[in-house]
Amino acid sequence: MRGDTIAAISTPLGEGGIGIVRLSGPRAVEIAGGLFQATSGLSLQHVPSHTLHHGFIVAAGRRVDEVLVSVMRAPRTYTREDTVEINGHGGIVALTRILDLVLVGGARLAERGEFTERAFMNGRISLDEAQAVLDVVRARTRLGLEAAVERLGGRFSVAIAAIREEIGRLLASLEVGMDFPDVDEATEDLGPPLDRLVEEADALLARGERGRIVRDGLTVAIVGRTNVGKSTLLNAFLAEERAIVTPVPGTTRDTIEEEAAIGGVPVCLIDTAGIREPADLVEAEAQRRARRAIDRADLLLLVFNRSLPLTADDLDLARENWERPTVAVLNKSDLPRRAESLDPGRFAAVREVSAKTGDGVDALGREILRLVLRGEIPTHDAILFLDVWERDLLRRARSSLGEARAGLFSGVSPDLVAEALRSAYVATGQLQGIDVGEDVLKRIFSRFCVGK
Ligand SMILES: Nc1nc2c(ncn2[C@@H]2O[C@H](COP(=O)(O)OP(=O)(O)OP(=O)(O)O)[C@@H](O)[C@H]2O)c(=O)[nH]1
Ligand SMILES: [Mg+2]
Repeated sequence: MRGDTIAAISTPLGEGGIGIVRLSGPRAVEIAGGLFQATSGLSLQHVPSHTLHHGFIVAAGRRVDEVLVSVMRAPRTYTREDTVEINGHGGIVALTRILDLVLVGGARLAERGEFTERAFMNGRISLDEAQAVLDVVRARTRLGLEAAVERLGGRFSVAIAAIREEIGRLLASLEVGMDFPDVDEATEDLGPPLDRLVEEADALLARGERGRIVRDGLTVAIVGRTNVGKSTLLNAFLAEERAIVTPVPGTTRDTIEEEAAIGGVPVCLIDTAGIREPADLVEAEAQRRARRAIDRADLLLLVFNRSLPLTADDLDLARENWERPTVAVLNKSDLPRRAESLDPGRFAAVREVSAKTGDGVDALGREILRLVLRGEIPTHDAILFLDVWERDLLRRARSSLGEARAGLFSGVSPDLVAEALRSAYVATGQLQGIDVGEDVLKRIFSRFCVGK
């Protein structure tokens, strides 16, 4: 299977108009050469490695597209195989046509992530770096991209390698103590270094959890009774007049979902219909949808109109959602205050804003982030992108370390402590890509886009 030549359309991140058909494998140059007519008259098979050539893709005597073709021979390529990239100028239709021709010429359509899988298989990149490529591909916001690029540098593998090495050292020291029980002075106290390891694993896990939020984003529902300014608040976050705003109570008759970037984190904002006694069937359905949005959300913004006394509906809504993570938003702060105070102990936070003038809206955004990221403003230092299986391995390593530590303190046999340390050693090894089963690899690489 490794011997064949694969191809796919791989469009560079952030560019729409221009696209690339990428080939990798022993026949890459030959297949591309069969379709390409260089302006220079040279044949691709004879050009030096790492050179770029202008010309045309030609099929049945007709020009399909004007292209730039780069030829890169193994091993100095991403996959460590012969690689050809055809940069088309004619848009997606021409690209698809070029890909077709390449497939007819003998290449096989690449599976998702197969280029990166080959790079890993051929020892070009570590598993950690392969993951980072996936993250770069998927990063949707500036912050996410920075964190992914950071990881591409392999900082996570460095941290894991250090942890694993320390576990190995403790294990050796423990085994010396077991083999030579008499040399008491030679055995070190494993307590403090084990504490440090557990702490480091916890810190990595916490960073991984923040990474999950940054990558997947969070869902925030804007709820409240009619006319309190929910839609105005949505528009303020989006900085555009997305939702209809009128003085008529019951303006919003459906849920509206929009993605906004708050402090670099993708947030799905859901504006909902105001809660009140439904006036008709449409409104009853709208309120059902509002309640569904409440159930789905990671966080609620419960909006009140601070320029009027609170109503029974306001208080009911607050009471219904006490169990959920909720920010009380006292809106219309540009008008004189007539609402009585809310019990701040009941909410994750209470904020005053004017959705109309924008006053306090940025601060509310920062508050949302602070809450969700548990008190930390997300700098890329605090964030780590881990996949489900990576978090799982890290958690396993952490719990084995915890077991070892507990065993040490309760004075169980050194055998059992060593056993727990060994499990942690294996798990951290797997995190480095050592001894990873085929199925795990397949799962990882199948998550890439085709063409990466
Ligand atoms: N003075 C002032 N008026 C506001 C503010 N926010 C909203 N309004 C006004 O309040 C009225 C209702 O605003 P909407 O955003 O439509 O309220 P809503 O909560 O979405 O209402 P429904 O969709 O009916 O549930 C409009 O006339 C807005 O201009 C504010 O901060 N200050
Ligand atoms: Mg509305």
